[in-house]
Amino acid sequence: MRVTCSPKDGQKPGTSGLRKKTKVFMSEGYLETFVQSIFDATGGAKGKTYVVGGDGRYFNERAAQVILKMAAANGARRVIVGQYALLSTPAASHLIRLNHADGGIILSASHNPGGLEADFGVKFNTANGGPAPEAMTEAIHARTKVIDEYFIADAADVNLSRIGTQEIGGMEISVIDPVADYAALMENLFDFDAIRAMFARGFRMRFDAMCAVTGPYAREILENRLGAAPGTVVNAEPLPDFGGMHPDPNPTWAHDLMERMFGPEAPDLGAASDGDGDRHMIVGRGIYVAPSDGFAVLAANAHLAPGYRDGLKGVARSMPTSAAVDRVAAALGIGCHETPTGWKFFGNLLDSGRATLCGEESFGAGSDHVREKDGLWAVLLWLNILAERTESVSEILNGHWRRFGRNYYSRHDYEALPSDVAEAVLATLRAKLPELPGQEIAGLTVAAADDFAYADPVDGSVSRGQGLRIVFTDGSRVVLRLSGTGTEGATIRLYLERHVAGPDGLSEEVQTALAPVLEAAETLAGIRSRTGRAGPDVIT
Ligand code: VG1
Ligand code: CO
Repeated sequence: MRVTCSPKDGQKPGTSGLRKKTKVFMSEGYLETFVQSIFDATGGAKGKTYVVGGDGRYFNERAAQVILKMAAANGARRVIVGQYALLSTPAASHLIRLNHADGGIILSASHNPGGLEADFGVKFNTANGGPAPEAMTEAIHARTKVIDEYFIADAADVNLSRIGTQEIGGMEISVIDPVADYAALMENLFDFDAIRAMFARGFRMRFDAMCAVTGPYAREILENRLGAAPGTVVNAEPLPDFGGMHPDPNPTWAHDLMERMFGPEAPDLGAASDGDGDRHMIVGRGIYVAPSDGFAVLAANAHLAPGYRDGLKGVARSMPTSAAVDRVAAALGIGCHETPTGWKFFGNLLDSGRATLCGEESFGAGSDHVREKDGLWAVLLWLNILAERTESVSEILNGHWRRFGRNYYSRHDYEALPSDVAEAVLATLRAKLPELPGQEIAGLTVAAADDFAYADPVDGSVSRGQGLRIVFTDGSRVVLRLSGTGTEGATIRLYLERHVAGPDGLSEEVQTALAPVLEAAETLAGIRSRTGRAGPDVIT
């Protein structure tokens, strides 16, 4: 069936797909025009195979039904869809690769809250399993501006509860167990016997799935296959509104887990994951692992897991992520790449074998096993490392700092600002950058200042305007950028970093250690004075 339509405003994918208020996505023709634009901008759906699934948030299943009918009407050959339209983002990435699909449509607004009054999102991944590169998201956006028709099969809903093969309009639909293939992949990468033995020795953990998609994955892998005690996985049922929680695994939103990990009954390991399962947080007994540190620890120890026994080809991190992993890469004698924020920039590095592990400060790490960051993968790698080293999280982290020094690091988010105010803060600082080198700012001397641009070493594409960075002569750093995942106003992210070589000064309180850098940042950008905010909304 052909339906005439008109372009919808603002269908511009951000850091990770198109995110809008759920009601916007539910408004007439909104989802349809975006999905048709994806098909149109990528050479049409005819004869193609896609993977479809999402994180279970409100509108997930309805949206999946629409996409299935649209794929059929556009002539797709086959769609592989998770039971109840559930798929974590890393599992979807794996399924695209495993089945040699042409791409995938992932329904998620990731760490953003879900529900009728909250957020929804749609993301397109390509045949390598990774998020569409910038040139492709730009082509999709361009198509949304002129689209005047879409195609949808006039068919009954697919039975998404029944695993097996169905058909609409000549298109094959495979409803699959969302967990099985992913769990098998994890068994290939990690020493499940060693981890199982550790649990059998009494190792205790708490995994908080935050009522989001990783619950079924974590239960199957941790409790059923690895023998973790029943109840290890909490908030394990994916709920349309994530139980009213904010499915963002950080100390602010996963505060229940934090309290337990710092309490008298703390287990050995605490972990949490986000809405779509690509992020993770790690907490040891009485010690929080900052994501940039965690990524560096994973890079330094990955060889302890069977999947990485031959060592790493290289590593990559997003520009705002701390340089902790750079020191590991130097020690290992491997390459270290610095990319803009967002997983799509890692795709070429992973495909070309330049990087085995990638990481972001925003609770994201992953490897070349898929083309997305992968929350549960990171947790399993930690478990494998803990099983091999038979040390606590605290011992491992402190040992890491003694060896490499410590990159004190924090991100301050100023959320839901009026867009013009946020943009003016960035624009004013951007204009000042050329004259900054050599100047002394709140006692720190500027060594270099620029607006980060990235030239992809594989396809030569250049991405500009990826964040303002000011590096001081002592190696401290301030980074400022605007978020590309919000759905309300603008969010300024301020990233602060300071390296301490040790052996002294490795156990300061983070915000105290960063106070001089924060003062320099405020002197440079005046975020508080310009926005009228007393401080950030979220500190991670
Ligand atoms: C944020 C993070 C970024 C991450 C992105 C998607 O983007 O900073 O590192 O890749 O979210 O993560 P931004 O533009 O808001 O800073 V997810 O788990 O929401 O797909
Ligand atoms: Co996510």
